[in-house]
Amino acid sequence: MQFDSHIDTWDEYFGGKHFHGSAFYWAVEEGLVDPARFVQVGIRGPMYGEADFDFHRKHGITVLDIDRVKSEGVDRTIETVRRVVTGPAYVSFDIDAIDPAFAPGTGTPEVGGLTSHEAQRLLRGLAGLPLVGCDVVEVSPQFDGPGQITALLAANLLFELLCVMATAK
Ligand SMILES: [Mn+2]
Repeated sequence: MQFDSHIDTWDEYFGGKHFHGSAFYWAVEEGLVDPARFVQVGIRGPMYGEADFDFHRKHGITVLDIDRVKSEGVDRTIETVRRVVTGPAYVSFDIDAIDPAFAPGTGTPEVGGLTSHEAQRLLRGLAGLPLVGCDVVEVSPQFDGPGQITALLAANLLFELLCVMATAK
């Protein structure tokens, strides 16, 4: 399960095979992630074309882009996520899933994202799932705003994820 504004399923990125934009391409190709139980939440940005999602169609990866999340709301998004993610799960949370108004401290910000509270509620909605691991990535302190708001939010999101792990059944 990936919270992100980016798909990170490009096979090559700026000429590099292993880069932060190709992590999930290789995770699927190497069999580390079951694509049928893989969902991406919060995807958005001006650079996407249909061809970017060929990989998703080929492997049956579920994409909940930001428009769908915002129009269906947090509760329905949680329902969809829980329908896709069955069994042991890993959560990778890219801080740029959050709107840069709340989390400016990241290298590739995309406007129009999740609020802090939406993210908290989405993660709390995972309670009981057999979460075996998690991360929060892409926090860049040099871009952070006053009060280190990105770092504060990232720490709180990790706290929420640890709480989900504590409730794992
Ligand atoms: Mn990202």
